[in-house]
Formats: sequence, C-alpha cells, structure tokens
Amino acid sequence: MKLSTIFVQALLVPLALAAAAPKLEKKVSYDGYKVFRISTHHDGAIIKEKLAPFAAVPFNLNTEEHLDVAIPPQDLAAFKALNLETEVLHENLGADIAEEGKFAAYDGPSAQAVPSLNWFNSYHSYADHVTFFSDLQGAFPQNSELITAGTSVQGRSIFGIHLWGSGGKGSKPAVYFHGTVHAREWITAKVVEYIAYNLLVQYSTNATVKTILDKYDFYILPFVNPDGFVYTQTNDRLWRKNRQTRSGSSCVGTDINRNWPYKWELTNGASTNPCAETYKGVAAGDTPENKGLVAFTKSLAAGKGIKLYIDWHSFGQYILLPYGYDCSARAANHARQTTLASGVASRIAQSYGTRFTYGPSCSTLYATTGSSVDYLTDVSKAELAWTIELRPTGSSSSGFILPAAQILPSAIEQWEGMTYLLTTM
Ligand code: 0X9
Ligand code: ZN
Repeated sequence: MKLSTIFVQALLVPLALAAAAPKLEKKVSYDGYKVFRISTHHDGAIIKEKLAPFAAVPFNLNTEEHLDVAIPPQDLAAFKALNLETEVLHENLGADIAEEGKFAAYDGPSAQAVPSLNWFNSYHSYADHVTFFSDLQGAFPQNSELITAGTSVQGRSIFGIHLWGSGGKGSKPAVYFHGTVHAREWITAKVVEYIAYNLLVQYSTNATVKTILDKYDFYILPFVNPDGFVYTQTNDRLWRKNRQTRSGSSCVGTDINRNWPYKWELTNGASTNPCAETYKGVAAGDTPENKGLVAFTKSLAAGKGIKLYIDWHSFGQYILLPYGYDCSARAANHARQTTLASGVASRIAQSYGTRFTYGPSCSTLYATTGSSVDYLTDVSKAELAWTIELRPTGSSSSGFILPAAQILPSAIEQWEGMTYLLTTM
C-alpha cells in the first residue's frame, strides 16, 4: 500500500488534539436498545410527552408523520404498555452497530495501483479513508490532486480530492460535493468515494465519463466533519455535530449545517441551546469547519463558478432543493431544478427501484437556517444546490446504521442519478 506520507501524517496526528487531550470517555453502548418508528398523526408533541420518563434517543427532527426513537432495554416494557402505533427499525441497535463495525481490512491498491472495488463492501476507519484517497489520487496524478478546505476544531484537515479532464486543472465550472457533514451519516463518504472512483477509473474507457470530466472540475470533500466522524467510531455511533466546546456549557458540538453565514440570524430553523442536535453556534460561521468551508467555497465561486453543489446526508431518500430558511421561497430557476430532480429520481429508481422524493427543502422536510444549500444558492450563486438524503427511508428498515451490504447498491444508484444529472444539466 502506497502512502503519500506527509499528507497522511498531517491528517492522522492532529496536534491540537494531542495538546488538549480530553479524558478518555467510555464508548456509548446501545446494546438491547430497540428502535421504533412511532406514527405521530401530526402531533409529535404528545408522543414526546409520553416518552419523557424514558431515556429515549430520538433519531429524526421532523415528527409530522412519525417519530423514530431508540428505547433502552430497561424502558421497553413500559414503552410497550403505551400501546403506540409502531414499526420496528432495529430489533437490537447495539447488535446492528456491532455488525456494521466489522470493517474489512483495506487491501490497498491492486497491481495497477488502483484501490479495488472491495473498498465498497464494508465501512472503514477514518485512517483507512485517508489512505484510500491518497492511493486513489496517486493512481491518477494526471487528473487529480489532494486538496484541503481548512481545519477542524481538533486540528484535522478537511481534505478532499479535485478532479479534472482535458482542459487541465481548474479550467471548468465546479461540481462541488460535501460528505459527512453529520458525523453519523457514514454512507455519505462511501457514496462520494464511489463517484470520485468511477470518474477517475472510467475516464479513459467510458465516453460518457470522459464527456463529464472534460466539462467540469470536481471538488469532493468526503469528511466535512472529521472530528465528529472519528468520535462516532471511538465513542458514540450516533454523534451528529462537530466537537467544539463552548464556554458556559458542558454540552459539546455545533451543527455545521446550521452555522453557515446566511440567514443564520433567523430563529425558525436551528437551536440556540448548545445541548441541542441543531445548535447553531454563537455567531454566524463561527466554527473552524465553517470558516474553512466558507473560504474554500468563495474561492470556487470566484474561480470558474459553481455549476452544481450537493450536500450528501442520510437518511430518508430525498432530493431537497432550495430553500431551507423559508417554506415559500423558491430559487430563481426553481422550475428547472425541479425538472432535473425529477429526472434524477427516475434514473435512481432504475437500478433497484429505490424511490427518492424531491422538492424544496423547507416545505418537503423542515425549516433550516444557516444551511449550506441556502448559502451556496444565494451567496455563491451555484446554479444547482441540493441536499441528497441517502438510504434508507426509515420505513421498516434501519436508520443511520445502513447495513454494509447496501453500500454498493446505494453508491451505484447515486452514480446513475449523477451521470444523468451531469449530462443533462
Ligand atoms: O437537518 C439537516 O441538516 C438535514 N437533514 S439530516 O437528517 N441529515 O440532518 C437536511 C438539510 C436540508 N436543508 C437544506 N437543504 N437547506
Ligand atoms: Zn445530515
């Protein structure tokens, strides 16, 4: 296995972390937790009240239709006695996390120096993801370079890969992807890795791929929230935010997708409580991650401009268009974005029949303030700016813990959707 040593070391040994080593916390156990989808019939508040006595862990923010929640073993009997309308998403969350955590060893590049497709058969450690990118880039030095969009709270690089075709580096409008904004959404890194992999591996053999890479420069950041991702592997699989502490609170973490400096000041789509999952921070753009991302995004906008931005998340199977901050606001080219999203959803469904719902983010899901898509649309003037929420729907299936056997199918259907979009937009 070949490493570009300096790059890898810079990512694996965060100096700030070593300097302020936090005391070792015990890994959170979800053994025996059962995850339910509870029908709310438009009254989530009443269900939440009934769950108040339990040490329940909520999964979703929009509880219009249903509330997804993990119930600890000691509360299961009392929960059952409530006689709520439920489906089971995980029989035993701890067991499913343990299964998911059986990472295959990364087998490194093949004889041709290209990492093998085995990569997509299991999840991996953060260190292996770093090595995978280093190896992938190293195999295609004529069409790619490693980039960084800044540094996390704990000093990790927000690294990425930049891909280009025949016009040479930086000569075309940008296609810009963010993965792992939310730490627990593991499938997102795998999907953007698969897209980067196919663009590079198929460039010389597939005419459609050549057309795409000759037309756009790709900037793919697989781990916008590297500290949070590492924390999901060391401490708590269900961690969402970054790992920033704030004076006056013992709670950790700011939601990177509520901290972008656009419509941040509105009060309807984020929390001012540092303990909340959607904590917005003290000031617009005040996390180290958002500072780096804003500067990097500005450089793309000021360069050849941004044709397409996708913020990859999970779960729910949605293609979400602008805006998050206001449910009646629409992008100037809303009709065009809707037509394209409809086409992408149809193409995605062709591989395995997976249904993706599409529509404006706020009216389809819920209001968000300080989100990347709104910033990219209005400040960076990206022509298309979407959030894609990957598998599963959550209905009769898992949530953030998507079985490893679904990594490749998820990636393949998104690759299909993207080839449609990239040749149609
Ligand atoms: O709440 C979020 O940040 C996203 N959903 S998630 O369950 N992955 O946390 C949705 C963001 C959608 N917002 C905009 N597109 N504006
Ligand atoms: Zn998310």
